[in-house]
Amino acid sequence: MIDFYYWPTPNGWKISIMLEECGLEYRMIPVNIGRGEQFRPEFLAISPNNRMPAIVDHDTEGGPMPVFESGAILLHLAKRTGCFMPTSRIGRKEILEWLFWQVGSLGPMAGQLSHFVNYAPGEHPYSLQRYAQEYKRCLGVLERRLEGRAFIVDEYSIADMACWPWVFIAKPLGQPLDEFPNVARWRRAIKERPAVIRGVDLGKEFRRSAPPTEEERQILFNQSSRQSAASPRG
Ligand SMILES: N[C@@H](CCC(=O)N[C@@H](CS)C(=O)NCC(=O)O)C(=O)O
Repeated sequence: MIDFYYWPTPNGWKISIMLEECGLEYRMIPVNIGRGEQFRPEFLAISPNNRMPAIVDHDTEGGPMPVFESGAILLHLAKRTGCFMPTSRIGRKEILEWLFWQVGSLGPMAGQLSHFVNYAPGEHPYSLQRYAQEYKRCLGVLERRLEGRAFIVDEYSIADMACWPWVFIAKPLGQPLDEFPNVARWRRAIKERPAVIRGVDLGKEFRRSAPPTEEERQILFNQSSRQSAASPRG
C-alpha cells in the first residue's frame, strides 16, 4: 500500500498518473495547500520542502519509506515496478536527462507562469512576459525532441508522465500549441490513455476555478525561511 499525499495540480498529476498506469494500490491523502495543510508537522516529516506530491511506500524492504519530490517519486515507483523505464544504458541516461530537465526547467518556468497568469493577473507585466517566454522556449525544446518520435524516450515512460501535466494546461497558460505540432500530437495521444484520464480526475472535486482568497494568497505566497515553524491551519 502507498500513502499518496496529493492535491489536484500538475505536480500531483505526475504521480496520480504513474500510480494509475502501474495499477498500484494507493490511498490518497488530500493536502489542501490553500489551507496550509502542507505545513502540518506530520506532512513536513515526509516532505520537508512543504510541497506535495509525496508518498509513503509501505511495501519496501526495511519498513515504510517516505519519498518527496515528484521526480524522485517517479524514479522510485519505476524502479519498484520495473515499468515505464527503459532497460538500456542509453535509455536510462536519457530518462534521467529529461526528468531533470522537467523538474529543473519546464516545471519551474510553467509554475511561475501559472502564478502570474492565475494569481497575479495584470499585476506584473515583466514577470509574466519573462516566464511566458521561458515556457515557450521549453515547448520548443520538447518540439525538437519529439520530431520523428512518439514519446520523449523510446516507449511511453516516466519522462512523458513528468512533462505531460505542464503541457496539458498549455492553453490556460496562454500557449495554444499551434506552433508546436509535435508537442500537440504527443499531448493528444497521452490525454487519451485511460490511466491518464483517471489520474487527472483524481480529487477533481477539490479543484477550484475562483481566484484565491486573501487568506490563500497569504498562505501560498507569503512563505519565509521559517515557514515550517508557522502554525498549520485547517
Ligand atoms: N519540485 C516539486 C514541486 C512541487 C510543488 O511545487 N507543489 C506545489 C503544488 S503544484 C505545492 O505543494 N505548493 C504548496 C506551497 O506552495 O506551499 C516537485 O516536483 O515535487
